[in-house]
Amino acid sequence: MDREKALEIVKKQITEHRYLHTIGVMETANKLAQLYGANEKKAEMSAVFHDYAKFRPKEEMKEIILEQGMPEDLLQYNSELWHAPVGAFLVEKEVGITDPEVLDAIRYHTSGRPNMTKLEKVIYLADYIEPGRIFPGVDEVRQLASTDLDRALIKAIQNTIMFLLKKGQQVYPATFHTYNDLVSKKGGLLNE
Ligand code: DGI
Ligand code: FE
Ligand code: FE
Repeated sequence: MDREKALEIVKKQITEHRYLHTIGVMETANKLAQLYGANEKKAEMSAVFHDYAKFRPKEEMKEIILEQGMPEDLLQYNSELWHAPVGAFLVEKEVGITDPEVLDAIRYHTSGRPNMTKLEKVIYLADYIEPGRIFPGVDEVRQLASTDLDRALIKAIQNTIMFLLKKGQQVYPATFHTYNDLVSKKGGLLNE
């Protein structure tokens, strides 16, 4: 599927604001894929569809999680997490994307997971640093992203966990597991 067709499909699923975010993620993912040697076409497709399910009713997402045998513990955590695995399912079912690497990049774009592929890292990070994002600390992650994919990812996850803690929200265990996995592989003193 070409980029124009993909964008046309996703535009109907999301708000104008979210569509602009999607364009930003697509452009950023293209750059990161080129820089770090991930598949550029797959990065583009994953980026375009990553938030496909963002505006589905909670009840529909809940039903899909239960019926499709997705991790049920998701339902005990922030519903913001649901659109990622549900998106992977719907993009396959409704759009006909079958590439498992693209579907996994969509599935894990919010929580991450241990042993993330390069494509998954590119999409997670592109989602975090696309030009429309303005949250505190994003510039530091942008800087890191130009030289070190894993360190950028670790910083992004640190910021996310910190943000959730400050708001007194729960943190989904996979987010911690992703963080621990990346740090253990990097080893040593990451804050220097
Ligand atoms: O869909 P986006 O807004 O583009 O970004 P996203 O898919 O990374 O969603 C992030 C939202 O999910 C953000 O509002 C925080 C919320 N959230 C709740 N619990 C967790 C979480 N995000 C992460 N990464 N990990 C959590 O445990
Ligand atoms: Fe998302
Ligand atoms: Fe997003």
